[in-house]
Amino acid sequence: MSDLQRIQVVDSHTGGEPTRVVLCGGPDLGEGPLSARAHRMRDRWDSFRSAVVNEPRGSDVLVGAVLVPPHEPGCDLGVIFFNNVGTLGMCGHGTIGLMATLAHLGRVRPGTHRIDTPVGPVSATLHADGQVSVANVASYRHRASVAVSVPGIGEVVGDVAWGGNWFFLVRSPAWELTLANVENLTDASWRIRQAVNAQGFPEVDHVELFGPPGCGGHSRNFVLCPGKAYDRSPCGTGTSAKLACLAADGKLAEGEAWIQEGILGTAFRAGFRWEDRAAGRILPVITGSAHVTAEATLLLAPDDPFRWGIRPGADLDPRAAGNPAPPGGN
Ligand code: PYC
Repeated sequence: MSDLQRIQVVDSHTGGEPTRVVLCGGPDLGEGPLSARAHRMRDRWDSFRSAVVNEPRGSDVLVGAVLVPPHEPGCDLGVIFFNNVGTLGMCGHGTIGLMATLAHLGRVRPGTHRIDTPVGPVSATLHADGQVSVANVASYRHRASVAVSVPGIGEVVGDVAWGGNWFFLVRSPAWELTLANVENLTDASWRIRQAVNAQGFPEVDHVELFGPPGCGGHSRNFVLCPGKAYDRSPCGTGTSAKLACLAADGKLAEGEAWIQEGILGTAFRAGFRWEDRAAGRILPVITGSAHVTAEATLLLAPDDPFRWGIRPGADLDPRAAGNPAPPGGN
């Protein structure tokens, strides 16, 4: 019993997309800029990441958040987000989930809180009604109208943009964005990502498809994340990248509201102001809400063959499987 490693977490979901905040039992990631600490987490603590978010304690769709002391002056806390395959630069739905979690624990009160992340500080404002507005890192379009030839689909045209993570935002063709079509959308997005990467944009790890809104918003999206799970929410960083493209095309003005629906129909309200109009850099703000779903202690037993989660490339050593010996010794 005493050999059990314990990790205390609170789970939430933001528009359907889950976040697991690690409160206690996380690794010591040292000091310095959060980009360096995220690097350290990838290098030295990948098993911790996998134990928290991968099966059997989690699932491919879960995004984890480990709290760390901030590095940037003026920040109240630091956070490193991670998913089923690695760390994330920023996470919009995760920041909303983090604030809902801290509010649930009585650790934050309504007001604005500055949060350090591996891609720079962001601000999160907890409103009296529980909604959270995230003032994200500066976002911009890197390349417009990139055409790629995708096996089984044909020509796909999209924009490469930064919103705290790198996105390929597909302009054409349009897609039927329904839950019933998720398997096709996942398959298409994965092939699009491979084609975009092969064309010299290896940094693009999220693919965002668009279709007509169904719940009163301006647009609906489907976002495929780096580990092949789709975002159940409208994706905060993806919405930031979308705003940067809309702003660059003159389709959305500073201060104008944009309602971005995700594949489930849940929505983020978004808007921006220019940071540097000539350079096409905007400062997006994304508003949404989250619900806490669990307070839990994850247990990692030393003799558990999946102590560090089920992860590709770390297949089970048959000697560690602990399977009962076959009858007759065969
Ligand atoms: O909300 O920014 C986001 C996000 C990134 C990956 C999953 N959600």
